Amino acid sequence: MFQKVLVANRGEIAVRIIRACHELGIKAVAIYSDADRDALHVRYADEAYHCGEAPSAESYLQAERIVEIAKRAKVDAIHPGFGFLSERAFFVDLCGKAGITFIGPDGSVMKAMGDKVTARQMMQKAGVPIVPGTTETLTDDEAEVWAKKIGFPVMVKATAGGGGKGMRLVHKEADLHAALQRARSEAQASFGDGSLYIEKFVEEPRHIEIQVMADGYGNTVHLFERECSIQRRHQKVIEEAPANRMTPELRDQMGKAAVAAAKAVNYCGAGTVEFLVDKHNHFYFLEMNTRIQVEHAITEAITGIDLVKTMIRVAAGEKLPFAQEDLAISGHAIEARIYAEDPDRNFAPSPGPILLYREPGGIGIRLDSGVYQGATVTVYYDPMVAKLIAMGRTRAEAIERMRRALSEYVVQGIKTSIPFHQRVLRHPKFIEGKYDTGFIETHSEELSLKDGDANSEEALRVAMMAAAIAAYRGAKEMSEKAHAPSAKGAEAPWKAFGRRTQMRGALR
Ligand code: MV4
Repeated sequence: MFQKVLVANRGEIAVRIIRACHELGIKAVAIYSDADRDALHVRYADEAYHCGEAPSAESYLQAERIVEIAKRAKVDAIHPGFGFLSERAFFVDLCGKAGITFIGPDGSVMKAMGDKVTARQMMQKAGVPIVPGTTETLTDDEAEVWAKKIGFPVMVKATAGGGGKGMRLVHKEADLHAALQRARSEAQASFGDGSLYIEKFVEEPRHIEIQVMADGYGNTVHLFERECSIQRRHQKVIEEAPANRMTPELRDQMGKAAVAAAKAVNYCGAGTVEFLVDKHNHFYFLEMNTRIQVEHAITEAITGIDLVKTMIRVAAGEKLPFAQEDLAISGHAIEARIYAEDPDRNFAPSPGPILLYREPGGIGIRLDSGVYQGATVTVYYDPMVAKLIAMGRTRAEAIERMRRALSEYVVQGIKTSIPFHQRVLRHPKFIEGKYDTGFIETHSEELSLKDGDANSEEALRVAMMAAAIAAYRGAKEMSEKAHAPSAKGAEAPWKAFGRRTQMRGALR
């Protein structure tokens, strides 16, 4: 097993990975930008190194500098988390050249799956159902021929795309030419590659993805599905596992398809195979994500498997500690992504200092957060500050617990998406489990209403806030007595706070 791992990330996922390292007896090394000197992940790490200025391009995306830090810190491996360098093949190669293990798949797999046309070709060959459409990039003329052949409506997509960028829905032939031009220039500007392909438009689709895990000895399993259809502008808001309207047969077929997909590319580590599922429960391969994902915790909740620890283990050369027949679903889990955004001002970013903060807890609740009371949320990085995960024996119980936990969660100083989540969790269509990727847009008016039904939850929130204020005053008083004149402020933040025992004195 590794002795020391560098976590090339920040925020809640960096904390999550550091926790996994500590459980495995691995020393964790953090990196931090100018904006993150006092960030939570720095305090959890055993060592921390400055990696540049606040903008990501000057810090968390500085691949060569990060590898240099890794060499200086004498780590065995780098965990990239998600975002930043996690899906950059050149970074995997850079790690390899430095003799450092990249915790994730080969760069070649990343490259193949990053190119959506190559991915479609490989999946088709592996017998995985893909959305009807082309498996080559197209000129405008070819696109017109194909669009007519496939039949409108069609989706024009960027080969280098993913996540909705450079994508256009085209309803009729007359609109195709303009759509191709706009998609091409958007793709060129975003990815430096204007290549396009075409798919048949799948109506009212649900986004259902399968978690896979593979070792370096040819063992590949799936850990069932997550439903991620509650999205806003291609940003996931709420995820749940297992999926709504799933059947044992469909689960088995999709699981087998995902394992076939992973095997076809010789996958190693944690990965996700994304599918669109139409109203007839037909499923189609969309993309494969070659990283640990934000929503991995709901799979951990229903399977009992620690995905982050497992991916570290297989990267260190261990065999998968479980087989497909050892895995089963138990209960239901829902995740709410807590964003530093104002849902009542069109989800505008809401940076600033967190003045008052108290996390929910209790039975069936997990909170993976990257912030604390007194921390400052900046504009430089992703606005997601925490993930709230509620688990129950049934979906109804998970919903009850999520509502209860949302009402306990106190965040003052910045606006968050908590009130929006409360509205989703009260929406009849959500409660019924009958929704698709159009849910937020379709119900945007109801979801912007601050309805009266919230009263009892509001009362609980006010009570929780009063308790948090009282606790803050008490802790501040105690802390002032305990920490009278101290020289700690002069030390590097990670020296002052790095020892995990000191987290107990977090309220200052
Ligand atoms: C589609 C589609 C319908 N038909 N492709 C959006 C993001 C990117 N990953 C793929 N996306 C879609 N591709 C075909 N052929 C509908 C979407 C889509 C979507 C997919 C998943 C989750 C949310 C979505 C919201 C709007 C559109």
